[in-house]
Amino acid sequence: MAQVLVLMGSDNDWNIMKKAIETLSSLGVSCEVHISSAHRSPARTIALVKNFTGDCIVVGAGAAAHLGGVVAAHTIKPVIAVPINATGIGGLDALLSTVQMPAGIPVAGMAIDGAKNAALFAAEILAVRDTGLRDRLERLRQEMAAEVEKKDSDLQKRLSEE
Ligand code: RP5
Repeated sequence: MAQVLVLMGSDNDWNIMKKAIETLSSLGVSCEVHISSAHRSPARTIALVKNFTGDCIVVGAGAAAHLGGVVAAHTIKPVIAVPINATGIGGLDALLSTVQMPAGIPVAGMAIDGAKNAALFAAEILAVRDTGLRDRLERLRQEMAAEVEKKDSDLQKRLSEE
C-alpha cells in the first residue's frame, strides 16, 4: 500500500512533480503516481482519490486547473498542492486557485513549483506516527545546517584571501 498519492494534471507537469517523487523516495516513503486532470478526466481523478488507502495526497497542476480543491472535496486526507508555472503569468493563476480555497475545504498550498517542499510536508505528516521517518527528516535538517556552515566557511576563506 502506497503511503502517498501523487497526482499531476498533465505530463507537462512531470519535470516539476518528479522532484516530489524523488524526495519521497529518498526518505523511504512509498508513493503511487498518476496523471489525472480535474477538468479533463474528473471521474477518474475522483476514483483515484476514493480508492487510495494511504495517508496523504500531493497534487501538482498549472493554470487555474484547481486540482487541489477538487481532490480535497472528495477526501478528508490532507491534500498538499503545488501550483505549477504553466502559463504566461508565472504560476500566479495556479497559486491563487490553490491558496484561495473557500473556508471548509483546506488545501495546503506550497510555493509555485515547490514540489520538494510538498514531499517534505507529506513526510512530516507521516512522521507524526513513524519514528524512523522522523529520524530521517531530522538528519536531513542537520545536513542542510552543515551545508550552510560549509558555505559560510568557504566564504570566510575567500574574503580573507581578497
Ligand atoms: C493543467 O493544465 C495541468 O496541470 C497543466 O499544468 C496545465 C496545462 O496542461 P497541458 O495543456 O499542458 O496538458 O491541467
